Amino acid sequence: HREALAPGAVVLRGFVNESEENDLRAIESVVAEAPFRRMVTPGGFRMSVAMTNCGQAGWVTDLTGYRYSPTDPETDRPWPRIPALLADLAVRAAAVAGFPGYAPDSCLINCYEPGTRLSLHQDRNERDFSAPIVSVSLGLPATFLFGGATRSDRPRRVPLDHGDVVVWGGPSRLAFHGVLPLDDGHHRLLGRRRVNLTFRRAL
Ligand code: MD5
Ligand code: FE
Repeated sequence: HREALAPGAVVLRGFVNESEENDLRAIESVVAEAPFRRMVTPGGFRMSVAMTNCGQAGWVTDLTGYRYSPTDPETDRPWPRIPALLADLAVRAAAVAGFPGYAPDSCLINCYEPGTRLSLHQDRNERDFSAPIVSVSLGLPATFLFGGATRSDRPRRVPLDHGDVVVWGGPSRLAFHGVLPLDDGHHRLLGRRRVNLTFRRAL
């Protein structure tokens, strides 16, 4: 079922079906080519969340800044392709949420272990903010922080569970957001991890 969180933000609870769940193996093949790594922010801090990418461009950060790169800086090779079943999932979710014709060219994959978090930020390294970001939550549950247009807007807490998909478009596209430190637990498919896929139109 569909829940409107805010203008442009739609939560699709349990949107990931069983065959897509089976395609979690597709993520393993991406990770085999481009392993999860903890990147460094421009401020010199190592992120607690480990990341990798697939698609025509991948989001990266280092001491020189945040950007999209056509290649993996660890190998200087192109990122793996976005697995077709997962791209289809994102396109279908966007359509249900009112964004037909979504054509993501990038997918950032975040791996959270117990205790890791993502501090409040905006996603603004993409060229076109009119395209939504589609977020797919897998594995352990998390508490998502959904803020407003400024950092000082007090964020709402939104629980996100395995199989939930959120489409962040319209005015929500540039909202501040983050993820609280992950609670420990065990998930039948992913063990002690939360994996989040964010599909983006970056280029
Ligand atoms: C996560 N990832 O759960 C989140 C899901 C990231 C990130 O934040 O940058 O990798 S994406 C959440 C998102 C994207 C764009 C807008 C909004 C949320 N929002 O308006 O709250 O790992
Ligand atoms: Fe973000």
